[in-house]
Parts: sequence; structure tokens; C-alpha cells
Amino acid sequence: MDTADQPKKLLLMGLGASGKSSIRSVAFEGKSPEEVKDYKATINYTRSMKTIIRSPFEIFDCGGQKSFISVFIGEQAELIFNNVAILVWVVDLSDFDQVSTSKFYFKNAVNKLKKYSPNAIIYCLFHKMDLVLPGTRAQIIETLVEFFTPPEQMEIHYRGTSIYEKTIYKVTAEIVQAMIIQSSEAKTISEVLQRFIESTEELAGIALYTEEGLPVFEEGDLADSILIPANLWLSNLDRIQDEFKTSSTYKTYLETDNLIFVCERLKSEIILTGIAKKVAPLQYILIKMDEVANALKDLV
Ligand SMILES: Nc1nc2c(ncn2[C@@H]2O[C@H](COP(=O)(O)OP(=O)(O)O)[C@@H](O)[C@H]2O)c(=O)[nH]1
Ligand SMILES: [Mg+2]
Repeated sequence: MDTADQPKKLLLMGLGASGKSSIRSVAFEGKSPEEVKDYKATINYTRSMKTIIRSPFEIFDCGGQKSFISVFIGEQAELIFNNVAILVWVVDLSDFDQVSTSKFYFKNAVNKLKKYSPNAIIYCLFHKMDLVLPGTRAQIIETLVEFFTPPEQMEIHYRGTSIYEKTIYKVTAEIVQAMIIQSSEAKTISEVLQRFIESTEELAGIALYTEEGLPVFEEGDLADSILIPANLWLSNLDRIQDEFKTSSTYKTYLETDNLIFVCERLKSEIILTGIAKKVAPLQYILIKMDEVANALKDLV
């Protein structure tokens, strides 16, 4: 089968009720954790398309009942595992009895992936971290990493996640970045952002977010400060989105004690955010951010 023109796949897999559909909805569809509380088991698989910075990809949310997984790694293996860019395996931390079963299927899935999409990136999420006492998290992750790591040499990215914490946005942002980083636009966008940051002393950082709040690009050396805006941004997202609806060119800004964040819609699904030290007049920062938006408009 010719897969050259097909969008790459992001496979979400793991046992039933581990949280796959919740992760998809919260991270890629902008739903709140409260909205996904009553999700029913996914039958077979659900496909949804997403395009970020001109990179189309397809999210396969695979049902987690053992009967489905057996088929995915059995007779449907080629259909499921070809053309995959990223496999995200979700392990429910709170269901210790099922961890061995999860590992068994993970190993099988990884073997199929190696056969049909040898360059795919693998993430293994130890999920529902919010149900674990903060003091014991590091130890639990360490134990699970050891348990899940296959004997053969291969790169697997392990992360502890929860839809109630910013960990889920951090890891999905990494995943999205990995999906688009191959495109030539991605490289140019990074360069444009870096150029503006270097030439404008007041601009500490510039980020591009999806409308769900995932940071796709983050440039600047205030890495920690950029993470604060991600939260601030998320907590203000509803309001900002309402305001964006009133105008396609809407700009808004948030201020903290020493920083200004300017948000501007670049395209329906991409929002540009500039972070500036408060020493500069707001008007100046707004003009600068217009220049950034202008430089990016043919790239996103
Ligand atoms: N405590 C907690 N519950 C979660 C989390 N993610 C998902 N859930 C819950 O786990 C249940 C199963 O989630 P679902 O997304 O349907 O799992 P799936 O079968 O893997 O698609 C739902 O009740 C979710 O609300 C999480 O991070 N923490
Ligand atoms: Mg599901």
C-alpha cells in the first residue's frame, strides 16, 4: 500500500479505561477534564483528523478491551501500525492489577510498530498521576519505567501524566512538536521567532499555541516564565476564545507584576503569544507582535 500521501498516524493505545479518550479530548479537542468523566468504552477505534502548522495527522484512539487489542496486534496489525509517527501507550497507574497485562500488550505493540513503522516515536504514559500521593510519585515512576523497559535497546519516552494537571499539556505539546518538526515550515518558524527575540530586547519569549492551549513553538530563554503563561493562558482560554470570536484580528493581553502577554489569533487554530518584560510600553510590544504575526502569516 502506498502511504506517502496519507497523513501520519498518532496511535493512542492502552487497556480499557486507562484514559486514552480523555487525553484525546482534553489535549486535542479543548475539552475540560469534567466533560470527559462519563466516557464510554471506545469500540474498535475512533479516527479524527487534526492539522497543525500545515502538518495533517490522524489520531487513532484504539479501543482498549483485550479482544480489540488482540486484533490490533494480530490480524489488523498492518492496518493499525503502518504509517505511524507516534505511538502513545497509556497505563492506568491506579489499576495496579492490570499493569502486567498492559506491559504484555505494550511489548507486542512495540514489536508490531518496529516492523511496520520502524521510525515511530514511542511514548509510554503512566496516567492518572493525580491519584498517587505526591511524595510517592517519583518512586512509582522509577519502578514502572524499569518494569516497562524492554531488554532490547530502544528509545521510549516515559512520562507521568494526569488530565487534571499541566503534565498532560506538556507531554502532548512534546508530541505535537515531534509530529510537525520534520516540516520545512517548522524550521523557518523557529528561525523567525528567534530572530525577533534576538533583535527585540523587551521581548523575552514568543510562543505559538493551538487553540486548545498546546504550545507548539516556544522560543526565548525565559523557559520557566513561558510555562507560567501556559497555565495562565489555559485558565484564561475560555474568555480569550470568546473575545476572539468577535473579531478575526482580535488581540488581547494579560499582565502580571512584571510581564505582559500579548495574544493574537494568527489563523483559526493557531494563536501567537508574545511575552515581554513590563519595562517596555504596551503599545511598542503590540507593534512588535504585529511584525511577528506578519512574518509568520504565510508559514502557519
Ligand atoms: N483520576 C483520573 N481519572 C482519569 C484521568 N484520565 C481519565 N480518567 C478517567 O478514567 C475513565 C476512563 O477514561 P477513558 O478516557 O474513557 O479511557 P479509555 O477507555 O482509555 O478511552 C474516565 O472516567 C475518566 O474520567 C486522570 O488523569 N485522572
Ligand atoms: Mg476510549
